[in-house]
Parts: sequence; structure tokens; C-alpha cells
Amino acid sequence: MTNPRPIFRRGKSCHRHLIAVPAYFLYGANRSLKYLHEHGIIVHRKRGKIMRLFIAIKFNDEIKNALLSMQEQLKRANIRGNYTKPENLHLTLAFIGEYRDPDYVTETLEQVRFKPFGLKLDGVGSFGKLWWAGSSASVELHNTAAQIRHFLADADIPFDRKKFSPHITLIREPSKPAMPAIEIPEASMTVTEIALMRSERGRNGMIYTEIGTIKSI
Ligand code: 2AM
Repeated sequence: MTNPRPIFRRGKSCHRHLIAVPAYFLYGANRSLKYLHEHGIIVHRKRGKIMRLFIAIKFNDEIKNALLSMQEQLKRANIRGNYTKPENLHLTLAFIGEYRDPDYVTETLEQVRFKPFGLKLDGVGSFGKLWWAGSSASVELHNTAAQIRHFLADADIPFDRKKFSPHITLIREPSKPAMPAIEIPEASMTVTEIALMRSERGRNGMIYTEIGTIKSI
């Protein structure tokens, strides 16, 4: 048997209740996920543990160091608050939230096609009590985010549909109302990978773990 892992079928309109019938009884063991998907059959392998998931770009050292320098400048300006930890800095492309089947998300993301593209820090801004660093709004970045969201929607995977506003959170709940002027160091990278991330609350704040990756073509 080419596909020894059980796949369970669920009805399109029945999001939460899986029908515990292995799909290979219904559709044959050789049917790929893509085949099942193309024929409108939504499958889940199992009801796994619920996880909080998001899809993001992780940074090279050059961008990470530039972001840390921006955070340092804020600290020197006596801004206290919830600074994003160095290992947690990222740019979110889509936020899925609570979901049980990360493998299904990874397989869905395999349909995304993107060529390596550049990312450059070029601004700062705020959404209320969240201050962020921004990257130039490249067509490729937006296209890749749009593709990811298209395939998630097509696969019936829920995600936050708020308009994509690329930003890298530097600090939440800053102790002052307005961001002081800070220097944005020159920094860039070529994006060749996009990560499926798991977010958990740890003793010392959020822990983000990469649990899947898609690579550029
Ligand atoms: P942020 O990008 O504004 O910091 C993990 O929670 C990541 O997903 C964070 O980067 C977070 O916000 C982003 N995110 C996007 N939409 C979210 C939502 N509706 N709830 C929580 N986090 C969200």
C-alpha cells in the first residue's frame, strides 16, 4: 500500500465532525491529497492536538541585527514594554490560529510557488500600542502572501482574513504614546523559505517553533 497513513474524510459543510472512515476505503490508497482536493474531497488524517499556527518569514542575521538595533534605540529612549524576543522576530504572512492538523497545512502550502525575492527594512510604524518595523512592499511579498491565503481558503483551513499589512512587531504596550525617531539600519535578505510556525505560551513569554517549511522554486 503506497499510503499507509489513515486518512479520514469529512463532509465539506461539517467542519468540526470528522467521519471516521479511512479515505482509502472510499477513494483508494493511491489517491494523493491533491487528487482528493481537486475532486472536492476534504480529508484529514486524524484529530490531533490543537495548536496555534501561523505562517511567517524568518530572518537572516543581517535583518535580525538591524531589528535588535532598532529595539536598542527604543530602550535607550527609555521606552519600556513587551519587546519581541530576538528569536521570535518574524514577519507574519497568514495567521491560522487554533488548528489540529499541521501536516494538512504543510501539504496545502506545497502548492505555493514563489521565486526567491528580496526583503529590505525601510520604515517603522504603529498600530496603536504595537510598534513595528516595515519592509518595502514588494510585489513578490504580496503575491506570495496572496497565494498562501488563496490555498488556505481553498483547502478550507481557517485564517485571519484581515488585509495583509506586512510588519515586524518590535514592541507591544510601549510605555510612551509616540515612537521616537530612530535610525533604520540598512539590512536586506533574500527570502527562499517560508515557515509554518507553532506558537505556545511559555513561562517567559511566547515560544515560536518552526514545524514546517516551504522553499522557493
Ligand atoms: P503580529 O504580527 O502583529 O505581531 C503569532 O501570533 C503571530 O501572528 C504574530 O506575529 C501576530 O501578530 C500574528 N497575528 C496576525 N493576526 C493575528 C491574530 N488575529 N491573532 C494573533 N496573532 C496574529
